[in-house]
Amino acid sequence: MIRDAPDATNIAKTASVTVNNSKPTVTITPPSKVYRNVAATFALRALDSPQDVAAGFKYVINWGDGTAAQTIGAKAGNATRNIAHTFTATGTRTVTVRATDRNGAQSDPVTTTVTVIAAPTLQSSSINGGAKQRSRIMNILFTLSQDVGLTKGKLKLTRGAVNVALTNASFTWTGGTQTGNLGLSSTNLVDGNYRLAIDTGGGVLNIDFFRLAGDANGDRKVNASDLTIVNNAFGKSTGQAGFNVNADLNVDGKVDNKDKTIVTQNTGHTLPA
Ligand SMILES: [Ca+2]
Ligand SMILES: [Ca+2]
Ligand SMILES: [Ca+2]
Repeated sequence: MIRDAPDATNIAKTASVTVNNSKPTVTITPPSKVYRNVAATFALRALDSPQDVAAGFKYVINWGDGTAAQTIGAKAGNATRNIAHTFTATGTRTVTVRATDRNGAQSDPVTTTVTVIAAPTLQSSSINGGAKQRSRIMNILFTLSQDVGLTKGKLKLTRGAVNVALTNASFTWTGGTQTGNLGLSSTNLVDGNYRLAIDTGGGVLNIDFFRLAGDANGDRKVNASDLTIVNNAFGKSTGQAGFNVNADLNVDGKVDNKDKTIVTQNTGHTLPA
């Protein structure tokens, strides 16, 4: 009897197949400026296989400020997450992040260093160059504690709940002196209490003011005192002795019957704060 040698194909064989799950790589992008006590938004992003990206990643962030590590759960379809954190002290902080894919593979840690600075503050503001009259509002000048590259789009003017469009207003920001100048000469402001809200990117700063036609001394009442101010400067123009900016209620450079009429037509009006 002849026996064939065992056929190689009849020998049981095992083969191990390794599924390579690559670990994600993570990036963290801080905002351009990080202010103390103002929420700062960091962009987290991880790269991995398309399936893992589609499933989203768990992110663990150590903010470097002594607070507990923060875990952001995976969210399908949202591999990129914008996460806000508020630092409560100034100084340099090293933020560390790791991403974990759906199969548990963890990225290497990635760090970014941020410098937390004090939020901008309002140093000073003036209406109409410091004049007292509130009959016509020409401009608002203000100085902040730092150059925040302000644009008109960051300003919002309201009268109570009413939004006042700044379409016809001019605005210049001077970075060197951190000074903003809002020109309102072409903006019709009715009598009322106003708030200019300045979004500095590091919090909102408010300047409150009011407009009251005929109020030459800015005491929220139109009465004989205002008429006296106009009468005392009557007939005078800018630059002349006796001219008074507070008597020039329509700000046309001269004190005349037009200003007097503004007082007489509004006498008795008051504006509660
Ligand atoms: Ca993976
Ligand atoms: Ca008055
Ligand atoms: Ca006038």
